[in-house]
Amino acid sequence: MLQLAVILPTYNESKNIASMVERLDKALAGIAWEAIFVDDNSPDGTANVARAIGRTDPRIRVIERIGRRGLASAAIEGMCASAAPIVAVMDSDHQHDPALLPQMLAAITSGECDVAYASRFAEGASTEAWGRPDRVKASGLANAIARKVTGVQLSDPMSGFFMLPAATLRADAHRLSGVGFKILLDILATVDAPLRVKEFPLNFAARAEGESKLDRTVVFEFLIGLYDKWLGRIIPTRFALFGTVGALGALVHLAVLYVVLHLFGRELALSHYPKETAFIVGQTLAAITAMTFNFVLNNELTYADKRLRGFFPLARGWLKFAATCAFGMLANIGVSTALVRVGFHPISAALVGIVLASVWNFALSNKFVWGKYG
Ligand SMILES: Nc1nc2c(ncn2[C@@H]2O[C@H](COP(=O)(O)OP(=O)(O)OP(=O)(O)O)[C@@H](O)[C@H]2O)c(=O)[nH]1
Ligand SMILES: [Mg+2]
Repeated sequence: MLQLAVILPTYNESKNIASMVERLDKALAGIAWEAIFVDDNSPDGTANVARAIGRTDPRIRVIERIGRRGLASAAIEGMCASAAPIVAVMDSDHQHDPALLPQMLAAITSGECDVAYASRFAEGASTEAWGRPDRVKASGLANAIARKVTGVQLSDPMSGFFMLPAATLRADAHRLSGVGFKILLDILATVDAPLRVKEFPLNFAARAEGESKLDRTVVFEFLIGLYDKWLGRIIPTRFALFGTVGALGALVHLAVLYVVLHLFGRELALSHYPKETAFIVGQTLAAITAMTFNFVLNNELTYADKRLRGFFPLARGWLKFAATCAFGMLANIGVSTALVRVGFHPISAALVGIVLASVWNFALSNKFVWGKYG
């Protein structure tokens, strides 16, 4: 009877799959297990590599997600896809040692603990082989913040290597945020009943093959995850994100408008141009600047492998973005100019225009980076 499912989220890990299956096979001798690779349609063909193994070894399964990204949601979907009573999550780049799995399984099945996890910072653990003292430091800091915000007192709440009964996960799966939060921490901070957690010291290794997916967006994702756990139920994360970015964009917009009105307002008013000319010019420049600001922000916060780089890709992306925003921008400029004509103050007219454009952009925002956060 199936005892354990090991969930391995993958993105461009084709060279690590076969060796990982071999290590699992060795480590889990005598245990009825299956492994589920949850792959986000990796361009390097990871899913096909895993499927090829699965053809002769039915313990190896694949979930391939199209048009989706995210480690946390991949782990949740993998855990929910198995019939095994106990599920584990680990990285597929060999940084996590599968030799710990039998001990973790024994601790759970014997009732010693509800959740077993491998800690990089427990006594007896080591991070030397990782060879990244900078990342050790960063993880330490993130752990300290996470402990403060969530109240979860573990030596390594950010660990990505853990095991628990599938039923425990399923009971609360609908309440997990699934955004870039470390999934173990998400689970521990979400469940109502306190879970007994056992730590297993881990000798954290260096990545075997392939490239790290960790980049600066991870810091951003970490903050979003903390927000989601902390205030997300009161003000939904997606809304807060959109609001924050929108408010920044509005500030940029108003600043540009103000400068244009200030610099050219009087001259234009004295010229033979219609008196709204300065406002229209200001609004147009402000809208284009705010849109560009939003475009840059969007681009910086997408996954590294999707980020546009170089003049031509950026220019093409900007044009596409502008075309999508064009309707909102025209509505913004048209309506606010009409308001100025009937006597509204330019700044309040601009604010009405910004709100109009925001409604349009909110409807479209799914297409862009915020789609990642639900
Ligand atoms: N399905 C899926 N898996 C992912 C995604 N991002 C990362 N992974 C996998 O999650 C695991 C951890 O990602 P890594 O890039 O190794 O992150 P890390 O271990 O924090 O960073 P390194 O120390 O640099 O390796 C690996 O098995 C990745 O292939 C994703 O967007 N989707
Ligand atoms: Mg890794």
